[in-house]
Amino acid sequence: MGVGRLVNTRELRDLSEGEEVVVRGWVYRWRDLGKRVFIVVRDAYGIVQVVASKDYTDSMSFKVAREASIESSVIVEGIVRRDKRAPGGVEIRAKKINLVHKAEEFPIKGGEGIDFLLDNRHLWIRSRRLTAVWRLRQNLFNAFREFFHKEGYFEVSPPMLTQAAVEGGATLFKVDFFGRPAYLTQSAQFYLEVMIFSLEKVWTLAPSFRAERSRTRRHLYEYWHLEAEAAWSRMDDMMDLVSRLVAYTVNRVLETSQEELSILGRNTELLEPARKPAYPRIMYEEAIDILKRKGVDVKYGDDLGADEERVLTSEFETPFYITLFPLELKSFYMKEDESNPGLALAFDLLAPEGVGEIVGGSEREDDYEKLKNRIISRGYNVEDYNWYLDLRRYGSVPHSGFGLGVERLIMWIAGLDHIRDTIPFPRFRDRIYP
Ligand code: NSS
Repeated sequence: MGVGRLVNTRELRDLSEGEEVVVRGWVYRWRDLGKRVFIVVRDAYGIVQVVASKDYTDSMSFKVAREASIESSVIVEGIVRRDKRAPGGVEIRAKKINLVHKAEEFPIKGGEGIDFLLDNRHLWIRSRRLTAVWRLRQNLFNAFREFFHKEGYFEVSPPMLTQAAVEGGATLFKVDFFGRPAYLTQSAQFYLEVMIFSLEKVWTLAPSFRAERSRTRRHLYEYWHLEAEAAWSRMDDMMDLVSRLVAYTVNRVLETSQEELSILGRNTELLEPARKPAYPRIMYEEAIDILKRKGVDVKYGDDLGADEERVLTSEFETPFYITLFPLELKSFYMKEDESNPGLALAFDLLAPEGVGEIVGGSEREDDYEKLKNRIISRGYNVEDYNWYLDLRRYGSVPHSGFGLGVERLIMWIAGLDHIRDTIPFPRFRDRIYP
């Protein structure tokens, strides 16, 4: 009799009763009932129950089955049995079990505290819940790539080591670059702005670094930043693009990741309204009015923090925009609205359910003198920005762009209440765990 076909636990679900298969993975659960041993094996896609019995498992393998420990690696040869009670609707009757490595006692048993789990992040990442997040993350990344390809954007590769601040000096990580200072990038924006003069519409997905002083459940020191920039694009065009992107992503995740969302206990009903890219837009001034009406102690000119954002999100069932902020609240490169002097052509997109800001974007100042004056009035060193100013000297064009925090988007879509579980190795406390 030949050896069965090697399949993963996802492929297994479509196989018929009696097929011979080989499955490999790690022991997830294990129960010895004397005559029979039940081993739940997990792989990248899920779990399957393997049954070893004196009746059909060879005697060496049966012995192995009894000795297997949690997280041992195994290769199982056996026969598919369809059984409604088994997870995934199938189980395997083992003929042979090869114990590739017998695991020592696994330190994570359930019920451990967060510090212990973070110290053991390299082991914790195997959990069923976290594995579901990684698969969802993959589906999300695929959706980004599909989307920008359809929209005719070029993917570009900006540097992570940079010379100057994009989003202000306060959150810069300094690096010793052969005796001179350099910084870890906060945003690829300036490099994307350079690239539009070559490719017009560009995007990138790369890490950004922020030495945040605020330690919250939605801040990382290192996060993945999805950014795009387009020549000839005004603020409204860019908001339309962001709406299409977010709606496309939500639709794709709902199509591809039902199982992951269900493992995570996500109520997907709450995502339904976001499938259509028609997200409300309110002005900063209206946001302040709403907050006042709700009894929040704010005044015009205040920055909106996590608490204010949370209150605002309770007003909407879909992501929504806040636009036209006072110039001084926003970054120096944002264009002033000619019909609303003092206001920036800037937008934030906030996700509902308390998540808050997931996207920040704007139309860029494209006039050389105005931009130079902004740099000076903010107290920055013009020398550092000469190359950025050059873009306003040779064929300047109206242009806009945005940045989306991937982990924040995952928090919302997956319904996670802390950002640390959206990324395998979170950088979020003042020490580096594995
Ligand atoms: O600072 S942003 O609001 N905007 C920029 O960096 C622009 N230069 C992007 C651009 O126009 N190309 O950051 C953009 C998004 C923000 O909305 C968050 O979703 C996310 O980046 N972000 C973060 N996510 C996780 N952790 C931290 N610390 C963080 N900071 C920003």
